Amino acid sequence: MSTTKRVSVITTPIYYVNDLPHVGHAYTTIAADTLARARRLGGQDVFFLTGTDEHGQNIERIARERGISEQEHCDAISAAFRSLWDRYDIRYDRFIRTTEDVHRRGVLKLWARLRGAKTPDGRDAVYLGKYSGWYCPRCEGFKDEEELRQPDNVCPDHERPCEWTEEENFFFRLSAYEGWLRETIESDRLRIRPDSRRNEILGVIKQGLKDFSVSRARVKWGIAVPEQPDHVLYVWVDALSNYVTALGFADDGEAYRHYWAGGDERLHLIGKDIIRFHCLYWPAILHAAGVPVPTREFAQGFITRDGRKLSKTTGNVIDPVALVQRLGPDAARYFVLREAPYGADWDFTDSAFVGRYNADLANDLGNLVSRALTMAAKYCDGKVPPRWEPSVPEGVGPARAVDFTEMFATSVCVPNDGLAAKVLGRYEDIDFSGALTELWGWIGQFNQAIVQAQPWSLAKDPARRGELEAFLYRLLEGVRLVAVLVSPVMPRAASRIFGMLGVGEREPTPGDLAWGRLEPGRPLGSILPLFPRVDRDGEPKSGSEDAPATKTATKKQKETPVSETTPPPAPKPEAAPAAAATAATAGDRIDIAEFAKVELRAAKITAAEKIAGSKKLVRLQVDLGSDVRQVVAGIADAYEAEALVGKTVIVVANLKPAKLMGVESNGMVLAGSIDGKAVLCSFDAEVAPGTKVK
Ligand code: ME8
Repeated sequence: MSTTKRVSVITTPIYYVNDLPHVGHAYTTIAADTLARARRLGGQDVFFLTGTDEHGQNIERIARERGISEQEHCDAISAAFRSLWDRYDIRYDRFIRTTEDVHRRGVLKLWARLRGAKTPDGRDAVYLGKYSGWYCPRCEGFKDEEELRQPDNVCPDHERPCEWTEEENFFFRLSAYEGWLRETIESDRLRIRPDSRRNEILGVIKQGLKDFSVSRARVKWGIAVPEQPDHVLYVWVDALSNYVTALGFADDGEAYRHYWAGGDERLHLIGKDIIRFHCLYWPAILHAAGVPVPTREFAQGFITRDGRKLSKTTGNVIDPVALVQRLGPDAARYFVLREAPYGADWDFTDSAFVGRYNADLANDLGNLVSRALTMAAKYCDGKVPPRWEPSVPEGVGPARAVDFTEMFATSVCVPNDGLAAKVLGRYEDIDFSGALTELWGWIGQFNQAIVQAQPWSLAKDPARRGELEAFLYRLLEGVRLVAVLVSPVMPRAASRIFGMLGVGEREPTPGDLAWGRLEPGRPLGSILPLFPRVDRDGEPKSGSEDAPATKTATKKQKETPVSETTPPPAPKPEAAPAAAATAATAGDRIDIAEFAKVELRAAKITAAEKIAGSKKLVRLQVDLGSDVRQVVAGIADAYEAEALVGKTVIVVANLKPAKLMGVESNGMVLAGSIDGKAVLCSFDAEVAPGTKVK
């Protein structure tokens, strides 16, 4: 974790307003917002910029088609972007629109500098020349003939024919900056990542850079070139300039001087489609104009759906409004950042979204929070227990609780190398899925520690009170640190957890990264559901918690394991299949084909909760590798619900669903019995959830 206050600018591309926002736009913006929040949490001084790209031929055409003015069209779509960012809890410092006057003035200032600039070999950086070539109005760019698909010179990105264009334009002498660009990129003074994109750009430079035209004759909707008022500046020059104009380049404003010219990092997050503009054109333009160039550029991968490019024509678009409405902003932000490494392409599926929500958020995180707070409420009178320093307290009894204490002392809260430093380091590396994986590793360990320390047993022995409190204080601190570190991705959940911990629903600050901020004796807040479980369609689970049991079902059903009421009849859980087979007479025996119909699988219990009004039944969430499902088991007389979480059991996975006390069960947990008390069947080595039992 950095201790000096770094100053940085983080930007997203400014998005075209030719259509409503796209999930890919949300992806880059969520990433930039997360990084900005993580940096602020680490005590850095950050300026986060986003906006809309509003000029160009496309806008002229669309506005004409809609029968409204260009400005009216831009206003409406730009507002849709801002409203989407509100829904996603995006907190930018500035939203720039290229139709703002301050932008136009900034672009013209940059243009004036370019007009006076000389290349490293002493020629004019901008010159008047004749351009002829294939122009794609959708890309707003000229295309090399070899890039086009024949017949009809079709643009490979937009699948539309390009137009042959001849005009007198101003050109930027990019070819003269080849050596400078190569050196800047190879030395990492401009750090392009992932490496594959850096190599791609170096490959383009190696092939030789061509000058490009920076004014357009046929376009009206843009910034007029002072020397040639019937021309507008090329939309990419106009758009790229936003990164400095938004900060007040036109008037040499304070934000420009502090964040851009005087800052430590100028970072652009972009998609892989626009790396040439950002990694070649833009640095060269700035360098020619004598303006500091970006220091880092990171190209995210592309989202596909069902393996195909997102496209309206194929009908596989993902509506970012529907996505955020489905399970809330935290879940959507978490999913896109967790599902794949940030630079890689990945495929969006609904089942992965719902699966991650249930497994990672409802089960892992939701359970940790609710278990820690429920135990503190129950055993510590709803208050933060006494604080213990992160060293092994004297007189602490069993090795298990001590292990947890040691875990805190030696890994969780070690300055510069503990949990916070590791997770913030991953954010800083723009490795969002890495940061979340690291954090979820800890969530798993904390959940596991509950199972090992067995606070419910400690609570029964007054002599072990200190040990119980030491454990619960650390657990609550662990939950607090998890909330702090997850806050860049899930700001709402973090603030809610803070509320439950009694420190007020608020955004974490750098001071919250320190160990031991919870004040002993302070009342905890009320426990609220964080991520209620949903079914496969993302709807709240039916038959869950609040679903009333029907009268007949309640009457008929005894408190028995799921097998006894599940059609078709299955062996009683007391009789493990092998034992049952041994005991059966030859005539009763089944052949292997019959046995093969029973699908037995290893399943990890991720959540457990006693069913109200029942002595024996416990509702389990079990992870079967492919899915997480609810199973009801009659083992509550033998196991505390909290102690079940983390155990790997054997489940009959292909039973038809059945209801017990009104609660749906999707399978059966195998157990034997000793003196009438259930004993779970398990493995004598670690097996992955979903492993087939043969
Ligand atoms: O290019 N997967 O704007 P744009 C992931 N105005 N990200 C995607 C994506 C996908 N399927 N589709 C789009 C422009 N993106 C210019 C930028 S900047 C000076 C001017 C994201 O509206 C990705 O970040 O076409 C990509 O670079 C950007 O949206 C393109 O947005």
